[in-house]
Amino acid sequence: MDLDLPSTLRAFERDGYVILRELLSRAETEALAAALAPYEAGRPMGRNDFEGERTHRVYSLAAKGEIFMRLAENPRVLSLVDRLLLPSWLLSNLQSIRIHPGETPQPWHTDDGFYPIPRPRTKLAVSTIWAIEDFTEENGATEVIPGSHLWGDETPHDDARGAIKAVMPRGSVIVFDGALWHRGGLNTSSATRLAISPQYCQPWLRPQESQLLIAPPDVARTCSDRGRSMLGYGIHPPFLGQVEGMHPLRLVDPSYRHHKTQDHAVAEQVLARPKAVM
Ligand SMILES: O=C(O)CCC(=O)C(=O)O
Repeated sequence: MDLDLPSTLRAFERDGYVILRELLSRAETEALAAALAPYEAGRPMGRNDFEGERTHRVYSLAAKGEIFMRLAENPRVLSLVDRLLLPSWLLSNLQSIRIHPGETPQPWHTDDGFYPIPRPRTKLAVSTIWAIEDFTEENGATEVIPGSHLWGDETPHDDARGAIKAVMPRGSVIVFDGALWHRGGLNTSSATRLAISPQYCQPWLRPQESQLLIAPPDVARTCSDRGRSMLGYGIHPPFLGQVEGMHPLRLVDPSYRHHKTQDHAVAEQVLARPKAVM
């Protein structure tokens, strides 16, 4: 099923989020959980209230299996990201979040709060949280405050007035503006709530995770063209991201000049500009 992009984007701009339901099959969510299992085994819980002291997180998933990059490249989600951020946007973070029974609510926060630009502000980032297990009223479904992406310096009330829970079946995803106030919920159930969260940022910002260290050229070689671009093997015109004054894809693909990638197409558009990096 294709998205109705105009109405989805209108809802996103109004509320600061949209929920896309059941984009993944049960088999796909099970495969993601299975790929995660070896990294979760024996892992300590989070180090503080924000990470969650009854929460398991696995960071830097970009290099922990092609299946995670495929999730970050989901075409329906990217059809939105492509319209919300500038071409050559970047993957900022790719992590899993398993909230265990007894976990308390996470502090309210935004995912772009570490960029020192006054609010309300131009769009800096888009986050997604995929339900790999059902998100329910009881098990810690992400809570969001609709419309709060448009706030200035206000902060949420402790009683979470106006918040809604992103209750959704496994395989669904909540896509939200990085400026939207949200938090992981409390888990009063007897089961875990597993999420995977790819987050994207404008190409002129520093990503949260250092993707070029997480996925050096040998790893990038195994990625799709789109994957390489979002990891930072690309140019934000005319020359952000250059290496030795040249396009970073040359480090990954010696035949870079001879086939067309999305990056290449972007770079071609700026050929006419002085100092464009190719
Ligand atoms: O787990 C969730 O539902 C939200 C987590 C979150 O927002 C974060 O850790 O930044």
